[in-house]
Amino acid sequence: MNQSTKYNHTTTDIKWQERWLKEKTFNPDLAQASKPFYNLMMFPYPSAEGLHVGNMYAFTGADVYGRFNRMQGSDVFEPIGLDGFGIHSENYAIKVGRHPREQADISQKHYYAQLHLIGNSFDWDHTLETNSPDYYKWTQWLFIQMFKAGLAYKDKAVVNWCPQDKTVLSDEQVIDGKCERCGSEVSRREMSSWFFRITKYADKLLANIDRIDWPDRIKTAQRNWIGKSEGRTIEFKIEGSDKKIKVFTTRPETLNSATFLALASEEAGESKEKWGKPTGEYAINPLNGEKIPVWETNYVEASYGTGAIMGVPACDERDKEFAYKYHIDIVKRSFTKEILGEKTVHFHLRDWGISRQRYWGPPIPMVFCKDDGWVPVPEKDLPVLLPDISDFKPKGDGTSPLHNAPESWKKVACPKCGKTAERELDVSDTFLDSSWYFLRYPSVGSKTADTLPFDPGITKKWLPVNAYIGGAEHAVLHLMYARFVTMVLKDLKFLDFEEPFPFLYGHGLIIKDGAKMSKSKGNVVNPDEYIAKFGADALRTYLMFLGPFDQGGDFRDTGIEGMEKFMQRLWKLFNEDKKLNGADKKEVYVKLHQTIKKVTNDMTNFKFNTAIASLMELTNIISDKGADETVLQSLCLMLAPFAPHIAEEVWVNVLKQPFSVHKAVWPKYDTGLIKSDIVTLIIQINGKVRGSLELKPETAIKKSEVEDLSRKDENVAKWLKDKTVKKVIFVPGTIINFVV
Ligand code: ANZ
Repeated sequence: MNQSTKYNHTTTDIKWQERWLKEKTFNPDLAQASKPFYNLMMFPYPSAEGLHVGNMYAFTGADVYGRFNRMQGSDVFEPIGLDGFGIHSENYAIKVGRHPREQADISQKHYYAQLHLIGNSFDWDHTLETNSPDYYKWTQWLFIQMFKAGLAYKDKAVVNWCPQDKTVLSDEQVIDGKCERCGSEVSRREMSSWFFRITKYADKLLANIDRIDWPDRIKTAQRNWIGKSEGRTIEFKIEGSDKKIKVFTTRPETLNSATFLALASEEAGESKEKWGKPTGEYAINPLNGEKIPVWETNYVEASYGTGAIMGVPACDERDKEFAYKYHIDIVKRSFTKEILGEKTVHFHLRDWGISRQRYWGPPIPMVFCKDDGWVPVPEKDLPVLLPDISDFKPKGDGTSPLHNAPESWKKVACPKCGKTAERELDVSDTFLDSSWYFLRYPSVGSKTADTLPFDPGITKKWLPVNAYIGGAEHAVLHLMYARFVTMVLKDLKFLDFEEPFPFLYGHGLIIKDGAKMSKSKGNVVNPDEYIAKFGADALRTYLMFLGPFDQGGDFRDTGIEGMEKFMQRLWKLFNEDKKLNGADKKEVYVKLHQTIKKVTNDMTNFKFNTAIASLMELTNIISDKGADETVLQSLCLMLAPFAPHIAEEVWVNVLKQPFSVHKAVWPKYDTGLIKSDIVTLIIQINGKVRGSLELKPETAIKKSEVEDLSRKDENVAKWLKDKTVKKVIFVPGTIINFVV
């Protein structure tokens, strides 16, 4: 056991990473696994600048959880890949002046190299990249299934337009009026776009939220986004004609105070200020017969409810503002009890706009024929390869860069009639790429990988995902789309479950210099330097020790230095092999079993920071009292999920156990041992509690020893000073009471 005294993380990290890779330590046999556990972290989309410590934080926590479950006997599958398509990667390519395809290879290499360095237990035989034709072939297949099911349609509609990224965005990608990605102010444009009918699933998307185990804040965000609204549809007759206008209201009891009707207007759509003009018509209030003017306005949304409202300025702020501006009556009458109109439910959720007027995505696999309309590309002809064009930059005019593709690509025979037809030139939204990737991972490299998007047998065994771990910022984007796509695939009989992620854990964020660590804030820390300097284990354990995993924490250099010292201390402790003498054995074992209980419980609940704190306490006792093989092995096992490299080195080369610690069995605790542990004995003076003693049970029953120890207690000594003890009442193992 004569290892060098100082631990060399550089050689150890690389040595074990190579061995794990070579021996496929973390590649479960997907066909044979008896206890499948699909441990998944949210799909990353890094650019060539690569991973920062904030990204690594998420990956490490997910990996710690996966490793713990593996040691608990599960066949853990922890895949990794790259969401390589999309505006994010494309913009980076434009910024550095490279073609996106060329940049994609560079980004991928750098990114995978970084991921190897952090020592996660990834299955490197099941990687996938969304920009690879053998993946996006199936993204296009998915589009076609949507189309065939009547869930994809092309429509002229007012859509969100990002002037910076020069493309249409979905509603989910507009946050407070700004582009989710680049933060530019989004405007509205009328354009022809492809949509997915996610609204058809609004009810199910909402109802199922009650039965998935997700953080409340994410569930609430989804409920609000779906926005179920229950109200009434009330019909107004138009004076002097047969015309009727229906309005949707959630406050039918205010009908008596309505002073105008307002219809959605196409004009002045982009203006933020309320604007309107009278149509010249008058409507009759069905409750009181009053004649009220009809207006057109920009604050009524055409695509919500009936596209018309009754204006009740006395009760509604928006209506009041409008009424002030245009001098419309404001009348407050009592609420009515006799409620008119038909009960109606509306959802705020809109159909998912998935056309992008950009280059770096899967071409939408549709062909327009003058005779047959929109026809899907035959599935045998997939993928529709993204043509290599040099002028790939987004144009500002709403047309797609694929207009620059050669005519031979743009023109194609109609799959129905054979006449010359035209390909769709938009590509699909990146969120479509990531809406189904979790279905593909287990099937990567399977026998059916070329013929099916996901293998039915493998899918049955591995899905839905057991643990999905990621950031809350995807609450209504990725998480809603993935749920929708899964529901559709279930209805189309490709899957037998409708919720992809029955359990979701939302991790916190890493803060640096007072702000969330992100490229845009300019406060990113590159993990590579820290790994080179302190080792992957010190960085991993430090990140997990920062704070509760669902709350994140503040990244500081001094903290990681401290953790590196802890690693050195552990190394010394495992190597010096200080013998545990008989008298201390009980105490050390009680502590060990308490620690096993605490750490097991903490790991189950993602409380990694407190698990590490317990391991530190155990380390202190061992340094002091010594340890035997059992104690050292248990400590090494519990350390393994956090510090996988040092744990493997100790397990194999110091404790001489068979490779690999990561496949060894997680230690169990002895309940009896924890119970018989230590007794708390109360010290009273004249019946008042003045102190307590932590004693071994055998000591707590000996009156003279307890009395001696009590008198030595500082506080008790103070109370007994200058007093005469008349009597000592002793209840063995419970109380000692001094009567003075
Ligand atoms: C009269 C009224 C009185 C209303 C009152 C509210 C308060 P949610 O909960 O979002 O469904 N509304 C209906 N359709 C609209 C549209 N297309 N564009 C803009 N506003 C619309 O809100 C429904 C309420 O928003 C409806 O109830 C209607 O105004 C308005 F004291 O009717 B209410």
